[in-house]
Amino acid sequence: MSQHIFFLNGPNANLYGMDKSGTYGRESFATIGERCQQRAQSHGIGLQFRQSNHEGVLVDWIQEARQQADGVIINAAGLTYSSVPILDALLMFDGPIIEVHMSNIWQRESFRHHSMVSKAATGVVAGLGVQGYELAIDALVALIRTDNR
Ligand code: DHK
Repeated sequence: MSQHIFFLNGPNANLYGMDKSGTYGRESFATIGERCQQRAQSHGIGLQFRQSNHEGVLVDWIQEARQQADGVIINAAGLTYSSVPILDALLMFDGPIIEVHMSNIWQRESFRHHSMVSKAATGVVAGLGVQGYELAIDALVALIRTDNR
């Protein structure tokens, strides 16, 4: 069976590249998705790159990943700091999980310093922008292929 990754993005990620501050880089969400597709392709692994503004949809996708994905990358965005349902869904996923953030969340407001998601994450990549997304794909593929969680 071929291998697949789910890369799930939370609220407002669809607006990356459009905010005046440049906190989330200058590339559009579509371009970021294309870069991630190319990176996954270079590893010969399938990628579902998805975004939702809705917590329940993200939970449904994490549950879907139980059957459809070998690993999950998640940027839960603003839900990172509050979502017990997302944490619980991730804890029920058996494969490796990487939490990513475009920005360095520990350099920002204190309410961004505690992630609910990290408890379920194998590792965390933050502050490296879209390059961090590509590195997260590299790392997740390595974890999947060495059977590590
Ligand atoms: C994205 C968001 O939308 C924020 O709510 C998080 C995260 C940080 C990021 O850096 O990718 O606080």
